[in-house]
Amino acid sequence: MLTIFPEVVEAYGDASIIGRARRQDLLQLVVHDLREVTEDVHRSVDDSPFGGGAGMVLAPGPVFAAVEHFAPPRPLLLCSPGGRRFDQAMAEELAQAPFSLLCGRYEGVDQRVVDHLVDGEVSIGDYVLAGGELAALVIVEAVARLVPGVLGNADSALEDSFSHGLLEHPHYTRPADFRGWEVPEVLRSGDHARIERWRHAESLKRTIISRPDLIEARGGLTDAEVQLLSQHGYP
Ligand code: JCQ
Repeated sequence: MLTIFPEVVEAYGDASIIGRARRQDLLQLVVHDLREVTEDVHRSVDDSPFGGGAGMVLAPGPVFAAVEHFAPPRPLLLCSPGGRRFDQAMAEELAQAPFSLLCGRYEGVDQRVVDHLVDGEVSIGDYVLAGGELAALVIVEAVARLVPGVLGNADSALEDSFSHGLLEHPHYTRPADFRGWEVPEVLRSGDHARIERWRHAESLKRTIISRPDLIEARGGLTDAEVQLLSQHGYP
């Protein structure tokens, strides 16, 4: 990762699942400071935009120098709101091989970096951040938890909501009665087939209500799912 805030990225990258995975050598996250390659006394990486306008632009010199000096693994992806939308499918693609992230910043990055240096642009969503660091960390964390061995439970990633295109079923832990709100009886029944059917029905209900676009994307409901829903009081 290339950033002007390496200490911010390292602080998060040392904690939680990313930190544990790095210490176990399951994950390699290398953070480079763009300012390390600057030659001027102010170690500047930005400049005012040609043509005028507000704010500053990340200059090409430091970015090209950093890539030539550190030779980060390709593909090199610029984190920017104009990039390809990051999703779970892209996380799975990125988990297959090394890649690098360049954290954009200011009002933008000099277009020659986009045209002649990076291999693509990636966005985590339709909003503008002050810098690409949080976007890059979102991508690193989503990819890291797909790397075999990174999650404690071997099949946790397989049970993720997006691995089957539905939202997660509700989860409960002790106590069975919390302030009068009881855990559904089926989850305490010990009947695993019945529990799986109930969970699948609950996933379907939640997805239909909150994310009908996900139901559409998987080609609607199967006849078996329509039947399962009606057996669980839906609609
Ligand atoms: C990433 N969604 C939002 C801000 C310009 C051209 O590079 C720029 C990068 C940023 C920081 O990234 C984001 C972002 N995904 O704001 C402006």
